[in-house]
Amino acid sequence: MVSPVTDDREEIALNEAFQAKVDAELKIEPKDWMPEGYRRTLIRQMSQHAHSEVVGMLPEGNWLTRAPSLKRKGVLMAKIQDEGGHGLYLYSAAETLGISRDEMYEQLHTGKAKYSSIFNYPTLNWADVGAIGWLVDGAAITNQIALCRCSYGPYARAMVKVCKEESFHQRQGYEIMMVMAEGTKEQKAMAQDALNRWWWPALMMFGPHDSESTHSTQNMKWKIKRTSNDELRQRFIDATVPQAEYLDLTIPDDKLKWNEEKQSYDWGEIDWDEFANVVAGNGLCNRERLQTRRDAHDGGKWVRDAALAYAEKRKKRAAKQAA
Ligand code: BYC
Repeated sequence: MVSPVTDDREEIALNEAFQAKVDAELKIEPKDWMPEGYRRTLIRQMSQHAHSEVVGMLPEGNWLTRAPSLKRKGVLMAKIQDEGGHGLYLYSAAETLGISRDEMYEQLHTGKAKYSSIFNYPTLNWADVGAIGWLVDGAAITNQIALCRCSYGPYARAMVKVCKEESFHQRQGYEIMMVMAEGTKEQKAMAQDALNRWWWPALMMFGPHDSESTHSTQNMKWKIKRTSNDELRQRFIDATVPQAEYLDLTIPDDKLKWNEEKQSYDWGEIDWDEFANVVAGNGLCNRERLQTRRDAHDGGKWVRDAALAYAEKRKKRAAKQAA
């Protein structure tokens, strides 16, 4: 039997070899040894990310039947389907870490798993579809470009394709905003109203301030995260303010001001009580979103049952033929 001392030494050596591999920018693959904490935090983040994609289909889905033209409807449908696809890649990538899809769904449907706070806000008018593409997908790309270099191979590779699609999503949203901002007085007012409601929730997508972030320090060391929550948020603000200026829309932050010395914007403060409240399940749409997901899962049970019954039938037939 191996003595506990040897066990400890082995564990230390494995951890050192793992960190050396991460430091050398080599990818960690599913069958490689990894610290249990690395596996757990990746399952947490990747499943939350997958849930965000799937729940994120719902606010925009509300507008599919009310899109203003056939072209807009087709584009929106393609975008929402992309998001379903992103959820599926991410669930598959998370499965490589030893959790099943059923377990992940269970965590979502029972409210145990988190998903991005942003999807608990309502979409009140068509300009919200534009604001989601522009701001929500814009914030998502800012974060996900960094994730393309994540140390875990399957997550990093999934992010490359996801980012390409998010880039199309951001463009389609900005284009909707452009058309509305250049439209009638009422359309411009709708665009401004959507910006007013989505700006602060979009900034919350990057998570708590670095000083409050539970996972950042360790996850930066493991190169899961490459850039901190606050740095990414600042990057997003600096890129987005000129886009709002081009639209002749006003960012709803009276503290927003260019800082020549920093070469970036100073800005106000997020309402962290609102953030905590939404993450705790008490946002405007949390209950409705979860109920819709549960209903969709229950409604699809007959499809899963039929697929399993068919697979079982094929297995039996193959066994009979082989005998
Ligand atoms: N909402 O230690 P921290 C999309 C939680 S969808 C809710 O900084 P971490 C799209 C955090 O989970 C793309 N919870 O955490 C789809 C942690 O709680 P736990 C969504 C949040 O993980 C459809 C705690 O706060 N993108 O693009 O180092 C239509 C402490 O935080 C939030 C992703 O999922 C939040 N906003 O950093 C349109 C990106 N923020 O788990 C578009 C992948 C923080 O300890 N995820 N929390 O209970 C990440 O990059 C990171 O998980 C985060 C947070 C930057 C979000």
